[in-house]
Amino acid sequence: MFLFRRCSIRVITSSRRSTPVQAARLYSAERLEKYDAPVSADDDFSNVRREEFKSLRIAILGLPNAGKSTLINQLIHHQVCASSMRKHTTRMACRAVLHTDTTELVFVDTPGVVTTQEVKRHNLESSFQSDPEVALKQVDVVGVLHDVSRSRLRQEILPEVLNLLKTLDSDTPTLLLMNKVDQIKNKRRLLEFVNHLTGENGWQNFADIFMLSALNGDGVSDLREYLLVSAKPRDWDYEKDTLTDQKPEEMIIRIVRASLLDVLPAEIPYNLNIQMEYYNVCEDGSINTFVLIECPSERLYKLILRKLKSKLRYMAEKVEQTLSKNLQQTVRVRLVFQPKRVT
Ligand SMILES: Nc1nc2c(ncn2[C@@H]2O[C@H](COP(=O)(O)OP(=O)(O)OP(=O)(O)O)[C@@H](O)[C@H]2O)c(=O)[nH]1
Ligand SMILES: [Mg+2]
Repeated sequence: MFLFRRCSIRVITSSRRSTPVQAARLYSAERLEKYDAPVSADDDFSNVRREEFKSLRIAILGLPNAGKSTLINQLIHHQVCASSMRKHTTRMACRAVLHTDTTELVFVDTPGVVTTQEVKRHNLESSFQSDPEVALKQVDVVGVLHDVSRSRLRQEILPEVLNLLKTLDSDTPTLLLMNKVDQIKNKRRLLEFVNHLTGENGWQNFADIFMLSALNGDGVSDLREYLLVSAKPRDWDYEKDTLTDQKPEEMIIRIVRASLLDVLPAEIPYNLNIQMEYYNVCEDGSINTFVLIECPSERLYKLILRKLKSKLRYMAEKVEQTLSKNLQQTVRVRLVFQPKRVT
């Protein structure tokens, strides 16, 4: 059963609920009492497992650059979702997973919600429109991540987002996640934004509201705990300690692309063709890769090398550190730039 409660404005604080760790301990104590009997061949341990395990699937939806991937990374304590300071970093949905002893949270990171005009203007893949739609059908809860730092858009939920929310089953709870609150000096203004976002022209069905800074972590542990406590008794979708459904090669490409978005100006990084040229798992488990970055022209190739000259080593080291932590192995990444081959 869900613990979500219908209300207009409420920020959950952790002190009101027993922590998941406490809940798990209580449960274990009860279970020990119940099962403190000699084990017999008739004991059905699969039922014990089903009773104890809980899970919750959560889609995070929002406009491009709202901080969806950053928030998910904070929630699971790993940088598995590529994020950058530029929009359209996430181009296809992916899952990021957190396990506690008893509970699994599966987050679906989605591409930012875009209009049909934006798809055409930026030549975006069809996944920008299909993946958020599909994600909403696969989850128990939807978090609408709203960027309060964007002065033009912070008071409204765009029709594209509202249309997606209207496709939800009535029993799928939605949460309003107000992100980048660190950018708002006068915190009282947040209440004003909430009134608009949950008013007549907004979405009136939010079950709860959280104030967050995904960047510095404010409010993130409250949200994590809320979701853990809301999990349903159910078997897990993933093996314990799985972090993502992305293949290592995919994750490497996405993280390299995100780091190029951070360092290259204007449209340049969007026009690069990034491919895994070589991927090898060595005997000791460490991973060696060559990532080929094809530049659209000789001129851009030279420009990119000039721009990256002093940053390339630092960038590659950061990429390697993130990947080594995610894959729990030493990862060596060689970035190889070349102009597009003329055929
Ligand atoms: N100041 C501030 N910046 C944030 C916060 N959360 C995320 N950011 C920044 O916002 C930028 C975009 O973050 P992402 O996580 O890539 O955003 P996204 O919604 O996944 O973007 P797309 O995948 O392009 O749709 C990055 O530069 C983040 O560091 C926050 O709470 N405060
Ligand atoms: Mg993203």
